[in-house]
Amino acid sequence: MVSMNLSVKIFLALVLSVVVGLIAGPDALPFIKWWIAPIGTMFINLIKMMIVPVVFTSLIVGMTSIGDTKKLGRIGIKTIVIYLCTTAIAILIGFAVAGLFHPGIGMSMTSDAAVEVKKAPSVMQVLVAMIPANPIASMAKADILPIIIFALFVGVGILQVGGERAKTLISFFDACAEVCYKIIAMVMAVSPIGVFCLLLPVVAANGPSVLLPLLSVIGCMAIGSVIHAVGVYSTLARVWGGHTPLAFFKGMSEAMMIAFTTCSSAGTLPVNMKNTQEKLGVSREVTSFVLPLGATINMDGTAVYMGICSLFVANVFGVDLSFGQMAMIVLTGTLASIGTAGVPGAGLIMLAMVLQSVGLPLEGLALVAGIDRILDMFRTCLNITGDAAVACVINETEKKYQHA
Ligand code: DAS
Repeated sequence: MVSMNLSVKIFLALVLSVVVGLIAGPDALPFIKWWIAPIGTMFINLIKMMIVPVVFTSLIVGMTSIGDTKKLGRIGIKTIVIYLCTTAIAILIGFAVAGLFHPGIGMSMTSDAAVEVKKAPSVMQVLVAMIPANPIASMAKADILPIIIFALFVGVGILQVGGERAKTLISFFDACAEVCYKIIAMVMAVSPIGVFCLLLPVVAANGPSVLLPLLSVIGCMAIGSVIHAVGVYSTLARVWGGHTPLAFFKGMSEAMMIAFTTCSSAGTLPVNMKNTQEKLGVSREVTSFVLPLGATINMDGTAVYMGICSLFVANVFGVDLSFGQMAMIVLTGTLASIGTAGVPGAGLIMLAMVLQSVGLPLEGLALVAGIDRILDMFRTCLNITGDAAVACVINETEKKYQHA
């Protein structure tokens, strides 16, 4: 969704907002808040406008991409369980790294919308609230978790209907998801203006102190990615995947570079399939199921990013996330990663959705949007590496199963 030159424009908008904000200073705040800040609010509303439709449609597409309920059998369930576990671990690693380095502490950003810090619901309340009594009401309230659950049920239901009618529905939701991505591309096209108008008030109010937190977010993303890759994927490769970590990462190096530069899991898929088959010895049958599924529903890098950035936004707005809210972020982030598209910039939309699920102000997105392309390089690289690590595990366990 975010082409390279657009990313340059967004980054330039970030730089311009810093320069103009530092020159204008606090004296210009009344003018900025009256004429500039509302444009930023409109940009945030454009992003909010797309959260519900993109989550609902892309989740259904993600679920139905599994193919049919039969295929959901031994390989499908195993693959999805491992994918969701590594994604949840990734969010926790993101929280841990951000908890260690506290990005955003010391910054003070105010939000027009009162920061409705939702009181921590009990686990049972969360489980009950997950099932929507009225899905349309949940959509109207942008209540993300029930929307995710409803979309998962719709996806499974379509698979159970099967046949031509299911194909019609899948192509309908696929087309709807495509429309959403086109609208998001339009929204992203004006993001340099949006980022400028959102950041200018922040820089004018905070001065130079706004820069350090942005660099710390990039640092946290890099550290979190390395920890997850070395910790989780080395273990998967060595213990269950039949490869030493060195052999695994060496075999993956080409695909990792393509992912890092293109920021697109979908675009990297052909290279990833070639790498895992030719350099890691994974069978064609496993790669042709596990990798396309992973490029659609497995986004560990995006999950690390959600953990780091949600804590960053909470720090910037001076919100102490409760345990319940962090658990909610892990839950919505893990489930929502199923709906993150394997295209550049998709994670930013998902971050908006996760922030919304715990009542954190979306104005914090502006700070992240300015450096999102850099963060996307790390998260996409991690996303596709996780897909390949799980493909190695499935391949080895299938070998053992067939020889048992
Ligand atoms: N760029 C996305 C991908 O291709 C990930 C993201 O935006 O979070 O995986």
